[in-house]
Amino acid sequence: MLAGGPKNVLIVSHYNPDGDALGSSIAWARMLDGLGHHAMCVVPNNFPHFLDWMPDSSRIRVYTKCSDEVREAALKADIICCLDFNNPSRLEGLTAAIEANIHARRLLIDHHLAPSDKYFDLAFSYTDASSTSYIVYKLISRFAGAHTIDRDMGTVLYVGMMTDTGNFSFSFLTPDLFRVVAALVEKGIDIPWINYKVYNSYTEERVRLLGYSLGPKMDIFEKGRAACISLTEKELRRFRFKQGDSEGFVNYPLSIETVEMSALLLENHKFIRVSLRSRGDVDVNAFARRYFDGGGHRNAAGGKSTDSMEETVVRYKRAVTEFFR
Ligand SMILES: [Mn+2]
Repeated sequence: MLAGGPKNVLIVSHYNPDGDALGSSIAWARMLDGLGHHAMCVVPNNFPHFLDWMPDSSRIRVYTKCSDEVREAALKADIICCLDFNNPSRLEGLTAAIEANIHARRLLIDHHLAPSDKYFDLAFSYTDASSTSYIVYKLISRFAGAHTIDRDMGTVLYVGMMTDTGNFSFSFLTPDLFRVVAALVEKGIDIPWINYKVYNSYTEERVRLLGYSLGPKMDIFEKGRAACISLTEKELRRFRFKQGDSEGFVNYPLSIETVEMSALLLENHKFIRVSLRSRGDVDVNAFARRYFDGGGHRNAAGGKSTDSMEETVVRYKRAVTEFFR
């Protein structure tokens, strides 16, 4: 795919880009630069400010801010790399720009369940990988050599691995993942500093919003087994909500011993974003697919609802009761 001279490569990642989306995209682009190709990274909408500091984050184009430039680049692309998602619907407004180019080869690098196979010419889809950044590390090592990974690439890849595993505490923590982390430490990445930038650089409003979410807004039901936090746009405005501020909120209820499934319902313009987390065998990927037109991983998934907040909360609770039966 990359043979025969320099290629124009467009790297795209999912709506509401997270640490893994940015980390894998930036590192993959740097590898392509190093091989003499021309790479552009695009995401559908803004990324949270606690990822602004990432090396090379300024090379990420946000589609909503420069749609003409991106549409033009998408048409010129020889190859379109889709990182950290596997369903074109996750690109939201960017989908049409990609699909306007019917000649480009499409490459998938991802770790989510159930890829839309027909959409891609070549797929590196490893659903038991803890992050796309981990897969990208392995691919760069194979194609360009691990020696081509410098400190900045190591830093962005580490951000992806760290954020997608909840700071190395969720599943898929393989011995090889830690070997890769060891290799990144040898590149000179500064883990305490990365931790500080990602987890301890919040605004006061964000921390107060967390308090509000876990105080008055956290609902525990189904004999303590399930939790729900709902936040309307009005409430978010009160805390000067900025995108990314609610990142991680959905995990907190799972720190209660009895809670097996947790949901965050976030009002967002025309619909409600449903984020789901679970522990053990509770399969929120199946739950999201069945009830909220979404999907993801077994213990972390998402979906959406076009009903009102009250209706969505009722529907979620009813679905949980049915699902747990
Ligand atoms: Mn990921």
